[in-house]
Amino acid sequence: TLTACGSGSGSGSGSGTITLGFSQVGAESGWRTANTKSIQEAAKAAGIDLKFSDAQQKQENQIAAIRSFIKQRVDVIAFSPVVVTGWDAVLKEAKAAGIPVVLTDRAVDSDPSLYVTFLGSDFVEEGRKAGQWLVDQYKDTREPVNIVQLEGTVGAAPAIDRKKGFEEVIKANPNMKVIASQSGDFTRAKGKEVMQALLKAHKDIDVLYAHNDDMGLGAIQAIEEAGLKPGQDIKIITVDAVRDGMQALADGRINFIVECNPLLGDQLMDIVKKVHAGEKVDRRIVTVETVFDQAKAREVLPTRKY
Ligand code: GZL
Repeated sequence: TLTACGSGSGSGSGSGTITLGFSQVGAESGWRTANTKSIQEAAKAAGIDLKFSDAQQKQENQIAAIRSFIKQRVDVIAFSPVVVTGWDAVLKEAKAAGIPVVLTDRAVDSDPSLYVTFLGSDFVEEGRKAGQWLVDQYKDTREPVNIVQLEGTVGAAPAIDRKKGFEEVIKANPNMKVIASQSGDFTRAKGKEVMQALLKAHKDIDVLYAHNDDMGLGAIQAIEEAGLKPGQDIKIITVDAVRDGMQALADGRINFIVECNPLLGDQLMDIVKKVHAGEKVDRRIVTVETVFDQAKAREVLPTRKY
């Protein structure tokens, strides 16, 4: 009998093992490493031969990886596009080579006929959930509420849409103002660096909205080094709900987290098998996810998978 998880060279169609080429953004955050682990474990469990590439958050590395997968004649290509633009040429090359492409995690601005489906979260909805919690927290105040925003990677779908959803909802309360908004590139280091600068420039920050836990955790270091109490002097809302973020939430240093589920591996492998078998898959598959306050975080922490 064929070893389902064999090394699977070449097209993979010979031995019946499906070969999947996957181009990952990088390893910039706890979310990303959880997402990578999910994809690698799911491929093994599904008997799919995974060729995995880490782009260190550079689009040119993702494009090179996709071209390499085309040359290797993989059966299916999947990737998480670091930014929304600049993919038309390489997606047309994959189409010309007859290799189906699956988008995971982040979206692209390209012509939808160039990929089979997009499996990932609704980032505008995540931004709305963050904004709604804040509007509810301050519904009775007439005082100004000064917000600083740590945006994700410039040009990335989650950064564009989490900003859009959040700013749309907080319009409900004219006292709420985003007094500064800057990219922290989804990393702790950059999140800390940008927050240090914001704390120097603004003495009246009430709220931090960070597009992911990692930038929020970096900002917390800056806030504490400035002698302020995160979660009290400055309310903090983040997105992801990875372990370190949930621990900070449980400890009261973050006030609210909107979950962004990184465990896309099993769904991706199901899609890959269907696509390879020529079966129809939905054009858009939205990830299921929730929100957490401090009490909920304390309750679920022991059983969190990531
Ligand atoms: C969201 C994902 C984002 C996470 C960040 O689906 O693309 O990228 O929110 C990660 O933590 O870096």
